[in-house]
Amino acid sequence: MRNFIASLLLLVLFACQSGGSHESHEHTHDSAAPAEAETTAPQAYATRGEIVEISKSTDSQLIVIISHEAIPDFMRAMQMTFKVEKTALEGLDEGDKCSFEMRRLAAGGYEAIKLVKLPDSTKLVLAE
Ligand SMILES: [Cu+2]
Repeated sequence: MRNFIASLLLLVLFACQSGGSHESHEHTHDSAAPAEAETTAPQAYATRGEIVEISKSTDSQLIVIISHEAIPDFMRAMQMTFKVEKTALEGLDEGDKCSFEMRRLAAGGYEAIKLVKLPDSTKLVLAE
């Protein structure tokens, strides 16, 4: 029963969101700034993981492989490649554990943001 109510709630929420974004689009179509940027702002997902490998991409950006924990209803535990701003990775190295948020990039792939180092003793549930 609780599950049924939860599904109903989700359906209602989904219906409201689609309706809402459509309306805001209608109302802002003549403004200079594109409305899409705001209504489709990428959602960030919080998780924890272990940094497997860091490699340089550009002077300001790094490519980082992180083995991350499962994110309920979104992603199983896995190893994954992220773009990371160099400044966001300060104080972190390969083998370190961290909490972070991932968000999908419009250009494809994912970015890891808000990386915070966790104690080495932190127990993570990672993919084998
Ligand atoms: Cu993943």
